Formats: sequence, C-alpha cells, structure tokens
Amino acid sequence: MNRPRLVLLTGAAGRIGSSLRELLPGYGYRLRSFDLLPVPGDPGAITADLLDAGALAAAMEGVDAVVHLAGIPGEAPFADILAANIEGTYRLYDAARAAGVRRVVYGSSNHAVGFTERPAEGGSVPADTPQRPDTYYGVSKCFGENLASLYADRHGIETVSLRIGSFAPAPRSVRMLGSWLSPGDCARLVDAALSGPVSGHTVVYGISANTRAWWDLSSARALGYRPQDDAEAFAAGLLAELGELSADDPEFRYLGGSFTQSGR
Ligand code: 15L
Repeated sequence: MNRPRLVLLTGAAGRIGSSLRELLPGYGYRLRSFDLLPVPGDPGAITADLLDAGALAAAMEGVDAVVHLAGIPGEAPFADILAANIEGTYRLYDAARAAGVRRVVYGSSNHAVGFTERPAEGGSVPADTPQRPDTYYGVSKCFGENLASLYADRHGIETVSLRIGSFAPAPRSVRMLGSWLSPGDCARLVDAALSGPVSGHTVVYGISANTRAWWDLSSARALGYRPQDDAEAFAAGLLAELGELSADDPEFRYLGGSFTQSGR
C-alpha cells in the first residue's frame, strides 16, 4: 500500500508515541495525535479518553490509517486493564471500522507470548507461536491481537500487531541485549507496518537486529522492515557491569522475562 497520508496516533504522549511524533513525519506521514494526557508541543492533539465515543469518532475523520499505542503499558489491576486496554482497543477498532479506515497498526507486546520458553541454542520463536500471556497486561494484548484478526476477517481492515520488545534509547539489562528496540528501528518498523504488503492480520516482533535475539523477525522483514541497530554494541559494557544471566533466571528462560514473576 502507498504510504497513508493522515495517520491517527493514539498514546501520542507516551514514550513510543513521543518518539514516533518526532520521526514519522520524516517518512512523509501527517500525524493526528490522540491521548488521555496533553501532548506537549502539539496544539492539534486531541486530549480524550478512548471510551469517549464522540471524541474518537471525530478523531477518525479523514484518517487513512491508525497506529494504536494507547493503554496501560505494564501489569496493573485487572479492572484497569479491562477498561483501558480491552474496552479501549475494542472502541478503537470499532470506530476505525465505522470510519472506513483501511489499516490499523496495533501496539501489542512480547508479553502476549511472555511464558514462551527459550528454544534450544540457535532456535528462534516464530510469530505464529501460540499465545502464552505472562500477565493480565499480556492477556489484554492477546485480546487486541484476536480483535485485530476478527476485524480483518469480518470487516477487511488490514492490521499488523507489533509485539514490541524493550523500547529504549539504549539497552539497560542483559535481557535487553536480545529484546531491545531502538527508536530509529521502531520508526522503521511502524513505517513498514503502515506501508508494507499486508493481507488480513499479521503478527510481527518489534526488536532491533540484535545478535542475541531469539524472536524470529521474518514476518516483520516480509513487510519491508530493515532494522539497522544491534544491542551487541552495548554488550561488553553491560556484561562487565551485570554479568551473564543463569539458565534458570526468568530473564533468560522466558520470552517475557521478569513479567512472568508478576503477581507471585
Ligand atoms: C512492555 O510491553 C512494556 O510496555 C515495557 O515497559 C517493557 O517492560 C517491555 O514490554 C519489555 O518487555 O521489556
């Protein structure tokens, strides 16, 4: 698909949203920001809750595609996850359907498959591995992926679920030597998800070209994603400071790392 002209960005005031507001216009997109919180430096931003049907319908007017990042970004009480992530994502997809939006890029997370165990040396986890959430947060991301699939099959909305790893300017932990997503690669990934060839619902991992990665990037590469960063550049310094992970450490053993220990 050609690059969409006007893109609605939900969660625009968040960490990833703020980075995309800076970088995506360089790819030729015009952004309309939407967030519960004011978006600094963006006078056109819509400050509203996803559950505000009128505000959401107005936000969708004239939009070619949506990048949906709004929601609680980690584990929280189930009632909060239910409203912000589950009900909020349903409202988002249904407003996109009503407005005739052609493509949605959904900010999923590695925590949709967080209890997946590390494969044998040299193996990688494919994007079509069964869902295996590690938290209520992960369950909400599974819901979002499944809703994306329903809206693709029932309503023909092209949709890409990004199972984002660890978005940060630089890796800060040994786990992040595999799971890191740099800001530059995040923008490259979202550009590929907005403009690459998609039919129906596609799931991809959102990580950089990390030497130590064990999540398979082939479905992301099929969209045209060409990551340019590698956490290996930080490995010597981080390992000297923190040491290697032991094989029974959840950060080593499970895709979702320490999230698998939430609530214990
Ligand atoms: C996520 O989904 C979170 O939003 C983020 O804060 C990190 O914890 C990240 O996953 C991760 O797995 O590192």
